[in-house]
Amino acid sequence: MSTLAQLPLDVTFAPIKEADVSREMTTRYMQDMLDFAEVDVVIVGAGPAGLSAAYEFTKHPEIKVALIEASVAPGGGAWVGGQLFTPMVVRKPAHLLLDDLNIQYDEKEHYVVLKHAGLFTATILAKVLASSNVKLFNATSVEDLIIRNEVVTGVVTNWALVTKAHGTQSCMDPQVMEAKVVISSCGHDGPFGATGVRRLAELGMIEKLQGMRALDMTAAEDAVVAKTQEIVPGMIVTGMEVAEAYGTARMGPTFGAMLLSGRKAAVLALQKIQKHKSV
Ligand code: AHZ
Repeated sequence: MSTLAQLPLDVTFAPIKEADVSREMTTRYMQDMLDFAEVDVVIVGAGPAGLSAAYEFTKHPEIKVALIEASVAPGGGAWVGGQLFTPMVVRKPAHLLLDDLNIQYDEKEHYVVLKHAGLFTATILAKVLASSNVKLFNATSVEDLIIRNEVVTGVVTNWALVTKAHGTQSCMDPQVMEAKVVISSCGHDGPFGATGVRRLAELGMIEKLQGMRALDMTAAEDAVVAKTQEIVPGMIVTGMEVAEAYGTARMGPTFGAMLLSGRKAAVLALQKIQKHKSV
């Protein structure tokens, strides 16, 4: 068997037929759409909170998870640390998740610093993508929820570019994905910010959104994790969407709460699925 080191610099590639390339992609993607029409968990949004939730599920291969991200590039706000600076600050004890991911950092007394935020995002994303049970559907937006008897039972999806074009085109109907639990990790800003809890407020399933408060790092991170919970039956809220829902402070560029809120959301979802099974 030859190795990369033995490879000449100028090569002749193995032959390919164009139509085969299309078939390889479309058959796999369509099969995923068939397989994931009904899942255990849908996670909406692949920012740091959604990715941390997804990573927790990689440890439970029996749980089928669809991770839906509107952007082509998953990661949300976790490619930079704050402003457009790339190092990332993570307050303790969230460094334990970084240890679990085997990510290096500079250690300070109360927090750690990654040399680049992308080191977290790329590492956790790679683990999620390599897992057997979590499937990322990127460039796909969640446009609405499925709600039956006041319980969230899934999401309504569309290609994100179609969602953005609803104002100029008519009748581009969406698709659906049914789930036992929906984890909403839509963040607080951007074109789709806090879409999950905004929809619940519109429907009168929660009182009007409290709206994220001003920045207070000390208070914000504990509060986001403490209030990560099942906001209505069938839907768990995590990450900065929690701050929008419950009016807790924003934390700005410290990411510990996103990591541990995402993990907590996944553990709560697992407990709910377990309870469901034992009834
Ligand atoms: O594209 C969004 C982003 O990647 C995606 N998203 C939102 N609504 C969606 C929808 N369908 C599909 N309807 C959707 N995808 O969700 C992701 C949210 O990532 P984020 O980084 O914005 O949120 P987060 O809560 O995971 O992390 C927030 C990070 C912040 S903001 C902040 C501050 O402003 O003080 N501080 C921190 C640490």
